[in-house]
Amino acid sequence: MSNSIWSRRGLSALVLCLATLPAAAQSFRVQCPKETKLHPAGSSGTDAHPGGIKCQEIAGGDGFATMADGNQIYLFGFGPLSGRDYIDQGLPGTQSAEDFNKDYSATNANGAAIEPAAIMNLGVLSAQEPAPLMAIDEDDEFFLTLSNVGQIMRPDLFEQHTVHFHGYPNASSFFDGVPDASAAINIMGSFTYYYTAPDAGTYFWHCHITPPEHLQMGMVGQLFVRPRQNQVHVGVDLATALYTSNLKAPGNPDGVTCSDILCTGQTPLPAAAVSTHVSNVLQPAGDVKYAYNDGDGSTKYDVEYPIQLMGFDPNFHYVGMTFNPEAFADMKDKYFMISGRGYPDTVNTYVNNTGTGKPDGPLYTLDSDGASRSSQPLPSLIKITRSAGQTRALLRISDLNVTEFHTIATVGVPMLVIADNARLLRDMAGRNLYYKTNSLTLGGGESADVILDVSSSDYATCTNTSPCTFYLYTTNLDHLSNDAENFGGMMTEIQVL
Ligand SMILES: [Cu+2]
Repeated sequence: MSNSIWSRRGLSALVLCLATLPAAAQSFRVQCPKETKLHPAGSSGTDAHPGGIKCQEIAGGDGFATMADGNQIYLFGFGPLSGRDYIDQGLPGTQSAEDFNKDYSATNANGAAIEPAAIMNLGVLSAQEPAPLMAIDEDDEFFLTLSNVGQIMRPDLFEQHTVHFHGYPNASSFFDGVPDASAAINIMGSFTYYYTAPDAGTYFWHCHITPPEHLQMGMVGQLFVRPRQNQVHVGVDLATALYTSNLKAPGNPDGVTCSDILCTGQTPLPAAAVSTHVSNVLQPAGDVKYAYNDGDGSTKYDVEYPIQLMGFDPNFHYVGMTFNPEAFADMKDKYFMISGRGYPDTVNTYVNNTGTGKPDGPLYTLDSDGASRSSQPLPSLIKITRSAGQTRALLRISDLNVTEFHTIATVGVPMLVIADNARLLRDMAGRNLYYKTNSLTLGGGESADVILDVSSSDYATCTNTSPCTFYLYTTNLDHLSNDAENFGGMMTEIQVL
């Protein structure tokens, strides 16, 4: 009896709260603190407080993309409101708090759009495929602001959007973006998601409003968490560094004890390898990078590529633009893509229709307002440049298709699979369970990390003057197409230079 009284009181309190909601006007608000208790030094970490504060801002709205057969397709999607130059270079748009807080301007395209006018001017029709790439490091705090700029092609819709980090160990369901259990963002509203980075790996994210619709329409992107191991000092033993956990202080002078789940009671440690880092600065150019906290150096890579397997159903996108009911059960993809592009756009790194694109630049699309915008920023041409000392390429593969499984295969160079769904393949005794294969099948919502290693003598004939070209392609042969075109789709080149 007392229970029901309390629940009735709770209910009336809830009704009161809801009644006040319309009075609280929606507004854009961007948050990126210069310092926090966890990171008193702000964007740069210290030995006592490793990691830093990272920020990124995105718009939720609509836009257009160009398919490999030349057709333009309507998107519900996300576009970059910060780090725009990085995004256009195919890089993550994530920045330090310091860089983010230098406002967007004509001379600083990487700054964040803080003012409502800038958010609307940059955000409307800014949808990209894939959604803006994000990358943080373990020990970081990440502040991600989503501003909903509305859908100019569908003024009848009042679509909310969210950000859901799929398969990510999130501290709070409030920041998980599942609207049933959290907040959803209205038009003209902003929301700043807050994340820590508990486990390195290849993750992805999407909007969680009517998922089959908003995912099919394009609200999907990738997210990388880079391992603590990247910060190991020169000449420090990786296994010992992981065990003592304080990677920024060789020999553990601060006396910090192991707080990392990877070293809890781990005896024996994995076979040790000595780091060849040249600096303790986080990921400087040319530095050694690892995909995971492996302790033995086995996930080292020289160059990384996001490989997002996906597809579009042009009929669904057409009715999505033209006020018609969408036939969910009839959804059937006809365009098959790697990171938003079908072959040959996957290997074309100079495509643009404005004449202003940069080398290795994005694919541009002429939008309904007559403006040409960067729509597909990620070239999927895999280059391993041996003259620059590169031998190992990390492919961060995720399947974000709504309707199909995909099998991808390589010819010539095998794939070394090192991780599945953001987890290193290793047994409880510390043995690596990596395997070589030339074909990998993923369903929607799965990811895998693969290393292409061309260091062996098998590739000795591939030189800068006589490069070798291999292929990454799907063996679902009907996916090697761009709608009515019979050659294209999910395929790209691996160039060993
Ligand atoms: Cu959405």
